[in-house]
Amino acid sequence: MANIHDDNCIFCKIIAGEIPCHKIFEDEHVLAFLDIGPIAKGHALIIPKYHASEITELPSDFSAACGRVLPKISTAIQTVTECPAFNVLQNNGALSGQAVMHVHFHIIPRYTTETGLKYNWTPG
Ligand code: D5M
Repeated sequence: MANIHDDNCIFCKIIAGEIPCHKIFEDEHVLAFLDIGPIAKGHALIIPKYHASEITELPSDFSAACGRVLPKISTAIQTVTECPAFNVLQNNGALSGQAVMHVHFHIIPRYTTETGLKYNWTPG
């Protein structure tokens, strides 16, 4: 089983308070904060407070906790940004585009206007 904390992981350092973040939600199992390189206004990340590289390695209580807070945090982001739509994106493995090897869920607001994505990614 993976370690709950990895000293070399940037997201573990954020959880530990060693690196600052713009926090938007925290509970016992989960932390959410704004992405440092947003591809749209309000782009946020939800991470488990458990170091696992990929979702397949995440204990069920932490994956359940991520799922439990996803609707609540997405709703809050929609309320604040007034985005009409959003993507939830979760990369696993370098080939998928994963750069930070600690499980995270992107919440990416989508807009129809000039505030829209510069990067025209669409799922599927
Ligand atoms: O996405 C990893 C994401 O993590 C990427 O959108 C940037 C973000 N990131 C990296 N470092 C930080 C810090 N320090 N604060 C906030 N956000 C950060 P991936 O799915 O792995 O490609």
